[in-house]
Amino acid sequence: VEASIPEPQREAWLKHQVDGFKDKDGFERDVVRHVETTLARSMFNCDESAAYSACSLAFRDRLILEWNRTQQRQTFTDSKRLYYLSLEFLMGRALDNAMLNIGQKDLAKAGLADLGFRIEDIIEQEHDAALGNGGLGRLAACFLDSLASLNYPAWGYGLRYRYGIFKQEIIDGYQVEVPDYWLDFNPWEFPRHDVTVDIQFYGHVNKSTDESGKTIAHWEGGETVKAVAYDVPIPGYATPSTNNLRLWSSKAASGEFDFQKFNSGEYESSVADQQRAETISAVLYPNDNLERGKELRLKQQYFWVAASLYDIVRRFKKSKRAWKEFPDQVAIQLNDTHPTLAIVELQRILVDLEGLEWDEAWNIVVNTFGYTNHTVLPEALEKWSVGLIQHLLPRHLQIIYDINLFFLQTVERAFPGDRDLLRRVSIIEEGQSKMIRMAFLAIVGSHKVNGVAELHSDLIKTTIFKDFVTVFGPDKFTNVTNGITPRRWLHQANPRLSELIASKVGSNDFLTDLTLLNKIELSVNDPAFRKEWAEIKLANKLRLAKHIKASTGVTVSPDALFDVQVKRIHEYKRQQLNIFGVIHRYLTLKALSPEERKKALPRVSIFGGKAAPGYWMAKQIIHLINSVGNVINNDADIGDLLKVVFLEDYNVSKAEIITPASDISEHISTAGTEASGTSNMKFVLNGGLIIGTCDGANIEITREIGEDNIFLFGNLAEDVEDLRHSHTYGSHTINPDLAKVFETIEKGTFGDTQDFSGMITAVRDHGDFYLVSDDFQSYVETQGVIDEAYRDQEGWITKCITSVARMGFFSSDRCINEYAEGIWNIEPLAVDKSDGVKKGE
Ligand code: NBY
Repeated sequence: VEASIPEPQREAWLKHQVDGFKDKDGFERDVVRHVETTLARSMFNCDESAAYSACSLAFRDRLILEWNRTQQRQTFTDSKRLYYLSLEFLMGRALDNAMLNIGQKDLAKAGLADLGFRIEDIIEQEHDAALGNGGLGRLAACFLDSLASLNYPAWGYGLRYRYGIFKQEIIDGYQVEVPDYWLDFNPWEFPRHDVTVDIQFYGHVNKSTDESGKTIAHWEGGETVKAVAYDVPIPGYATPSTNNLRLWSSKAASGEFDFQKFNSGEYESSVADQQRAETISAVLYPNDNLERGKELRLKQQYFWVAASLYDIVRRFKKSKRAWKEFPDQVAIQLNDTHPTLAIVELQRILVDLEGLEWDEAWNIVVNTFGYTNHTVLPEALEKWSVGLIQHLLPRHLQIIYDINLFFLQTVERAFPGDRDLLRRVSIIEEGQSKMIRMAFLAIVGSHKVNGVAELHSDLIKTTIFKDFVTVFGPDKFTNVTNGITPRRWLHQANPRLSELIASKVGSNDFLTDLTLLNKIELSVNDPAFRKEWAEIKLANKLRLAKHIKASTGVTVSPDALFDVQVKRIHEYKRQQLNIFGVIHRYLTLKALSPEERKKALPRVSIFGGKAAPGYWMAKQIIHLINSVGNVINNDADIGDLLKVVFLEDYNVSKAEIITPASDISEHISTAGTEASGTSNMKFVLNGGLIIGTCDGANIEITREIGEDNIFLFGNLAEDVEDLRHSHTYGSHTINPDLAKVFETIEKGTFGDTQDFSGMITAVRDHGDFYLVSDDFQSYVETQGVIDEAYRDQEGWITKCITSVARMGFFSSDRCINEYAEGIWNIEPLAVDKSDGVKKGE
């Protein structure tokens, strides 16, 4: 307010109001200006990288103007906002997305051509923003796209890691991790050096009493680290709405202390303090679905949560409303339990700093938060040791104990005398060392808890959170099936298919209402449509074949069936089942006579994905895939009938090439382990079919597209427990075909037998927890069914078109609307079209 320009001078401001480029000429002028001034270069030394920078800056200028208008509109209307707290935002590249969402890609293409560049080469210059591990981080990115596109007032809050997920190199068949230093030049962020928050760690708690006799807690001492905001504009598609993603970066708090040290000659130790502070936001933890309880990780969580809440509360206080209105103005969604401390921090702010009574504060807290669960795997459920929290956040520990006490008292009142129930639902797990169960804290501190696919949402209610259904009743738990943004995953990744669909739908409206895809089903028998459909798939496969050649040296035929499994490497996702199946196929081919062999259907098995650096078994799986590829790809008997490739460094921009090129993709987790999966949706939306287990969103995909259009196999979730029990306590026999596969590996056919023995013993001797052997036969048979289905090319194309037509449900727009209505209670903000000039392409 203090910085606002006085009335008399505002005329000058209005007279000089800036605007982004309006046409091709204006775009070119902006690019040249940025090359010459911002980058201090000229036409005599403008390479593709400089052209990328300048082009991005020209688009950024436009985004930030829209961003300003959007924020002003939101402030002016004083509408309720959603804050999406996620430790991961797997954004990928921004330029192509910005051009398409603003609706100026054609203009940029022509402008860049005038200036001597091909737009494809310029887009390729961009480094992925890889601030995430896998599905959870990418979901957050899709949600931001939908929130902006649907005009919801919403902000994302995350951490600005200096190093995103590591870059994967494959050396001699092994994964090697290389740091991903991505911030060298990032035109998409705006440092807000004026938006900072001091974050406190360690110290102790003192109590005092005020005049009325009320006890007040004071958290004192310890050390302080500064959080600096970096804003990333998030453009909506075909709307001027541009939301904000605010990422926090850590810096040493500039205090007298540093200066003292500096002046007294302790220069090195003052630099060391600086570096220690910067460590907090230095690196993304590379584990997916595994939690390791590291102190630095907890510091990251609190640092990010405290900075975000300070910001949210500061914004609310400007409105001068009463505290009880907080939940009418603010909804906060917790992406998994990683931000659960936000619940405790808000309670601390309200009680310790704002002087509210405990109950009044707690009401506000619970009505503000929603919690999304993404896993039932026990090793992924976050727990922090009481000792660690006591040390790092002493006041928060007291608040957690009080939250637990009051919660257990209500349980005791409702279920008197049930000591075991109290023990089971307690936020504090008793034992050798006491642990805080973050999921339980998140449930108690939220008004809604949701799973991410129907099966998953049922499972959390009947297994890990069963007792909480008893305590709170079933209505606190709900399902919101995941979705994906059709802008990136269809329009951007597969422009030709998007255009073909638009020609049948009659417009691009399916990009904002994906259910309109159903119109293409009317054309399923139109020969011209089918022909073009097939041509597009072939072109996408050719593009991937080129990429495979360039990155692995392996030549693959685009006429072969492309079979893809790309996702994080994890035993529960069962890449080992896939590669064992590949070996079985190889053995079968080898056993055929040359005559018979000629009749086999050629296949390319394509793998990709990162293993967490400390996950030994996952790394062995990568090694086996590469070793098998090495043998099969060089076997003259086999030729084009079977190729096996592992694509290095799978990430969002690689996914944009791989997804449109698949015929079959694999989503084969042990039933009941994959919460949802989202790549399954991407593949089907791009005209690929899937082989999958009855798990996660596969089940709802089947419901939508029809059983005839998906290849399901394997045991059901309800049978898993009994099977596991029988492995351990009954006689455990291995499927004979799988036993032959093991023999082949153990003979040394693929080299180094010792390296692969862990994968074999896990199945044969250690109880086969993931049911690889139980599902093997069904898997292999289903792959045979796929071969036969693919031979019938006409039937195959019919399945593909029908499936795409029925995928409307899986848009993240549908998903966000469900959250908005059922959990956040927010509404889209009417946009004055004259506010901006955006129009989607
Ligand atoms: O979230 C994934 C689920 O596995 C997938 O089924 C689902 O579709 C997707 C979106 O809902 N979970 C996931 O990606 N999880 C992580 O990446 C992750 C990362 C870190 C930690 C735990 C999980 N951690 O505890 O540090």
